Amino acid sequence: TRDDSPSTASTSPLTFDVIAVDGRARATSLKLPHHDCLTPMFMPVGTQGSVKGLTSAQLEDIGCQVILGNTYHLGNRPGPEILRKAGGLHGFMNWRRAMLTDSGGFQMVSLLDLADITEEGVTFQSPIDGKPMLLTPERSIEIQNDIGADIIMALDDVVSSVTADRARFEEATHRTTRWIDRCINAHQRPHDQCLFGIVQGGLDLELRDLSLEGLLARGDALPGMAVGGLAGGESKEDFVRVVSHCTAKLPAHKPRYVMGVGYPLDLVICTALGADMYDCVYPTRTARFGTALVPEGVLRLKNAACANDHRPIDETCDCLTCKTYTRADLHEIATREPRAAQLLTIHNLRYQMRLCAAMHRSIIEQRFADFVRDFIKKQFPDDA
Ligand code: PRF
Ligand code: ZN
Repeated sequence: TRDDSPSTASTSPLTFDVIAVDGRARATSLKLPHHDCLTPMFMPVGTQGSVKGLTSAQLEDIGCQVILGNTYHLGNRPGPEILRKAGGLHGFMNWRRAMLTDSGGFQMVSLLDLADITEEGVTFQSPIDGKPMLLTPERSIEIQNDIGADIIMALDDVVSSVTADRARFEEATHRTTRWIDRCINAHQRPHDQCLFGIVQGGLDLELRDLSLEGLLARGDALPGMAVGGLAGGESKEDFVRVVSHCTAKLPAHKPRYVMGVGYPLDLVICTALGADMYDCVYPTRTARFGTALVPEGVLRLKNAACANDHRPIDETCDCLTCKTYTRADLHEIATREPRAAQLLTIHNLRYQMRLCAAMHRSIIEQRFADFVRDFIKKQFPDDA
């Protein structure tokens, strides 16, 4: 197949090198137009054109390499014309490092139950004026070309793995494959934006294989690959089975992105299965509810136990929040002020960055299995 040929570095906007492999886990270098990244890598979500409550300088200090923008939101507000004038989303957000935009269909389907999917595209009611709008593969790519992110995603037909039936999954799988060619043909900036394909197929491995074959056949038109349709309430067993199946068949010389994954344990599991990139609102959303990520699991700062606890959230953490505030301070702030959300967001994102950096190091040093064992032991101390 075409996809085994060496990547054409001269025409591709990304350079991808696998630095080390330990078991199936990979430590890689992913050079994008706006940033040289190391993986495993967690990418925070900034739906409204910023990561809630944080400045771009703070995100850089935390070590964020890529942030997610969103086509569905950005297509409306600030809108493609303003974005174009500002020099794309990079200019609008004053963010110098790499960015990734999702194609928009998944957000519409998950946010608006009114979305209706046909062969032409996804029809939904505009959240601004209620008028019906049609997001086609061509329109999604056009908006993403205007936004100008380093990585753009194909428009996929996403169905809930919990509610849909086999026939609907089959339709969605084939439609996603048909749409990929419309995305490839619409893409106007293949020299400086990487289009990633998305494997769909629900929890059915035969459908996943059909989807995989369709994407592999598109060769260098897709410099990266994502696994979609997961992290939507399926069992852990199904999640692992599908991720494992897909990563085993995805080309070794392209980055692998599991969409919507953000629990620290899932980052470790997916990395063990050979995935490289992740995104999720979880660490930032849970921060706004007063919850901090710690090696033992989570720490709820609103709990009374924190009121007289004069340790930092995490003694091993080097973030601004842990260097400045005690759990008691944060308990006090968390019950009254939005400032707590910002402080916990900083900590939680720094936690994810340190987790990914620690995995990267352990893979290079060929001790990833020990890393996983220690990680699990801290999270589940009772399970021996
Ligand atoms: N497709 C797209 N974006 C996504 C997903 C998907 O399947 C997921 C996983 N459910 C998160 N974000 N386009
Ligand atoms: Zn911290």
